[in-house]
Amino acid sequence: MRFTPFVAMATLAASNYVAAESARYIVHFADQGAAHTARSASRTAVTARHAADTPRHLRSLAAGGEVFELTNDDASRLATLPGVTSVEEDVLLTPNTIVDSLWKRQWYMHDPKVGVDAEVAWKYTRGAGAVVAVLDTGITPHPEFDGQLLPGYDFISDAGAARDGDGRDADPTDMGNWSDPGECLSSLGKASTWHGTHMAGLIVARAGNRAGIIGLAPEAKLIPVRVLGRCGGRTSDVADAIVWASGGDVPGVPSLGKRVDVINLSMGTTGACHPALKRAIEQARSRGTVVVTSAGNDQKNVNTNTPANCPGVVAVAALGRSGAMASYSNFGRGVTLSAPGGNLGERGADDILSTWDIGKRGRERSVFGYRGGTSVASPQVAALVALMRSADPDIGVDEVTAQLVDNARPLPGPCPKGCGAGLMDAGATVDAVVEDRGRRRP
Ligand SMILES: [Ca+2]
Ligand SMILES: [Ca+2]
Ligand SMILES: [Ca+2]
Repeated sequence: MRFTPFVAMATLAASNYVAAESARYIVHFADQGAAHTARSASRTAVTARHAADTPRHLRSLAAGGEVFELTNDDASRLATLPGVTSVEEDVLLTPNTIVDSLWKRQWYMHDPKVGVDAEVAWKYTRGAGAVVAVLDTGITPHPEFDGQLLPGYDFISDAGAARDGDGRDADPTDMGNWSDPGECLSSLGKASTWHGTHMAGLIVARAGNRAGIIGLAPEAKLIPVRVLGRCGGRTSDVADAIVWASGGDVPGVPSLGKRVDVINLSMGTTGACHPALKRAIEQARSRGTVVVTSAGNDQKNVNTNTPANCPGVVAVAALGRSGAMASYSNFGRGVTLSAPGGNLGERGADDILSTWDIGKRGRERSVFGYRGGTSVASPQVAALVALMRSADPDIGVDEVTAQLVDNARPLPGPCPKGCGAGLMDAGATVDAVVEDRGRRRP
């Protein structure tokens, strides 16, 4: 006797009045006719028993296959029957579990009140295809950067500030920006900050490698550009680096050939927007590169701090752990929006955890460390821009700013002096970008 799926279904139905463990299975049949009869048989069986127990046909799949609710025993038996080519469990897929061991300490990513809602954004993208340039002290080797970096450049033209023995070169390794007592306007001297390494981790620290943290755009690529050395960096070097990273030509430096999506400038000084910076930023914007910068840590109006006061930048103020404006942050109408910056206090855990090096002068060993300030707020917005460009590569510079502003969350704490549109919201912003893309290109 030819055992058809119809008979199989009827047999299974009749034998299963005893409740058993049931689950959803995707059953593939040898042909459409067999599938049809199996569907009919299961429907009949269910109707006859006025019950929802097995076998119950749920739906047909677009790519072939029928979804049934079956007991585990029936599923095994069904798989052996002629006319049935395969039976697979309709397993539940879950979002990738976060295994990076310091994730819980990354409150700025997931705190329901003051976090940036990274996981909602990651439902759409983790930044694949987007490129971020971080103009900073350079970069140090760190396991969180394996496979995450593209070749960068060292724009420090003064060998003494660069500490690498020459002027501009193709190696953006951070040689340390420590200073001796009496140097760099500091009577005590300072340890190296590994500032660029900390910024880079917030953007592209690897996801899923168990160790450490996750950047907000872990599938984006980062170009480390060194502009800050001993005692800081020159406007002329920063301006050239902005032009270069946005795909422009800088004499004596091999062209990048294309623009990056976003430049992060976690730096500043008191004064008006310098004409050289203003022109470089204008050029970058005209080529499609978004320029994100920290508002500054002077407790002053942001219009006193440059490049945050340059036209066209996204200026980022910092919120403390409570969600109120951080005590050190600059503020005012020139702030575009805010991001978590931590308290810059004694309790490290209230600051922003990222990649670091343990060396006090030269680099020694890769570690993780907490740092606060508008410096750490800015790269989170830059990483969000990378997610936005990954979700919609065609989104324009001004549209990026508009979406950041429109989708910022109301401030979770007070900021009477002006923190811009609110707290950056990665989830809501990427969601809006995806929706907008759908409207433009249905
Ligand atoms: Ca050099
Ligand atoms: Ca170098
Ligand atoms: Ca990691």
